[in-house]
Amino acid sequence: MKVLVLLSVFWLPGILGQISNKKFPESFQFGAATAAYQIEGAWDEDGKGESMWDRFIHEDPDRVKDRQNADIACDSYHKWREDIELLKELGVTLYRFSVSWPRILPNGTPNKINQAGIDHYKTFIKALKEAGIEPIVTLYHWDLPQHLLELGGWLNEQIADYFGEYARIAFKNFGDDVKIWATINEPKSTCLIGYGAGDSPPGLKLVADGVYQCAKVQLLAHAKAYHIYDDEFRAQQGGRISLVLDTTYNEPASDSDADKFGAELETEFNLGWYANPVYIGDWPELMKTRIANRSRQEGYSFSRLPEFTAEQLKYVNGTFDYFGLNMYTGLTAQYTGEFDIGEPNYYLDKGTSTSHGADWTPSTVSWLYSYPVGMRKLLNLVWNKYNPGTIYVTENGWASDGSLNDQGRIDYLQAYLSNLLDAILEDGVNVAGYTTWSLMDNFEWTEGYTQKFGIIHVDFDSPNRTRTFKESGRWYQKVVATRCLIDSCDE
Ligand code: GBH
Repeated sequence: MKVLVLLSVFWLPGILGQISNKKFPESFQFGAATAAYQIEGAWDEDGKGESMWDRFIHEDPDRVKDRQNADIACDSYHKWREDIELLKELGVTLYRFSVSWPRILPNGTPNKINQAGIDHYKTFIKALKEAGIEPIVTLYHWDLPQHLLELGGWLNEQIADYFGEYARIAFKNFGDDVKIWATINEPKSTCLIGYGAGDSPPGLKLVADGVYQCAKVQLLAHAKAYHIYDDEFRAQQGGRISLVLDTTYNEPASDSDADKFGAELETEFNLGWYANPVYIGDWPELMKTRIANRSRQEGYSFSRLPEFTAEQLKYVNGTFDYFGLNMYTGLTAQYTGEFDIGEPNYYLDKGTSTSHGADWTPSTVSWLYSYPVGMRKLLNLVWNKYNPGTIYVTENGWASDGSLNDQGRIDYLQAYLSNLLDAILEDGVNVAGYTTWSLMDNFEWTEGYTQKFGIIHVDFDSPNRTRTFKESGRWYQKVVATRCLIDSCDE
């Protein structure tokens, strides 16, 4: 028995996939990520306006699993000095966080600027820089000002103009210190969950058409901000700007051509949907033809996938200085064959069914399984298909019950980072940095506080919101210091 245990201690890491014994390049930057709504709290303090998430949850607490809300969350609006101390203790040189649009423009409109909000972020960013930490600032991580939702939200193309106004104010006020900007976080999540499933704000179930219009408006908004930066700020401020896209890595369920096609469909309908217009130009061909065909059969004289005008195509194409990639999980994909024509629906347009490998380790959230090699494969796909020049992995992380002893998270991060390193060293993919999700436990949207992604624990029962390093936090601290994923790396 003892022999067996010993054997498995020494052999298991090898069997589970070799962890690289190489060092991360000196130029590679380690960091951590958060988002305003999930950590700040102070939801109506110092002149902040209401966001669509504030309204959605206050209106009906049952929309959140544990009936909690983000009114206080991690209280980072007040405890930001402590957050910076944590980042310093981790030793990271990147911090990805988001600015709350309604905190600086209470209605989302440029006529009324909340100076207290501007001052808050200015002070915070200065303090970060003094600590030697470079900010990656996301302009929009899902907290749309409620007023703009009432104006039509992400279905109204005019919202792109409002986003541009907001972005300009952010560039003007923070751009001397911020050199990496992300316009919009995970447009797909907003469109599919907020406008498709209706589980997050605005709670609409427009799975036939709203999901596609939402994507178009978010891409126009992103492009607007990009061009404003390019035309008015880049020469002087010299930063970089892009958007952040999330996707699974989709593994064909079998070697069959049908399943390979299924995986391709899955990737085009999830990643290509947003990446293609920006990095290549226009929606993916597969989406255009499939949705146009089905629309025609459904009785439409136009496609439910709204076309870009020639001018819009040009406006959106090329609006990137890097690729911001959020990657957590893999999926196995199958082509279902064509669904019968009936109620129009994004999922029927796509024609796939997905699952996960039998041996992939599950987390505590239903959608997240550990599939480390997916990270390497996805980085190669993004690198070869979209030619982004530089990739930042802007989110990646593991859900658990929040205990300090979180070996599962260490295993996950170690294996994913090892595959990321292989992509850099073995495959020549230029990954410049990694911001793990998340710096600390926080408000996990409609999962409330039931799902914990932090490498640092937050005590939500204490008014102090006490922060405590988990074992994964200590492990990450060591990786950052040594640039090595195991006890000692080859020199
Ligand atoms: C990130 O999205 C978010 O950017 C971040 O705010 C969040 O805290 C973090 O994930 C952890 O969840 O429930 O089957 O409809 C990650 C990508 C895309 C994963 C949508 C969950 C919903 C799957 N997310 N997906 S399902």
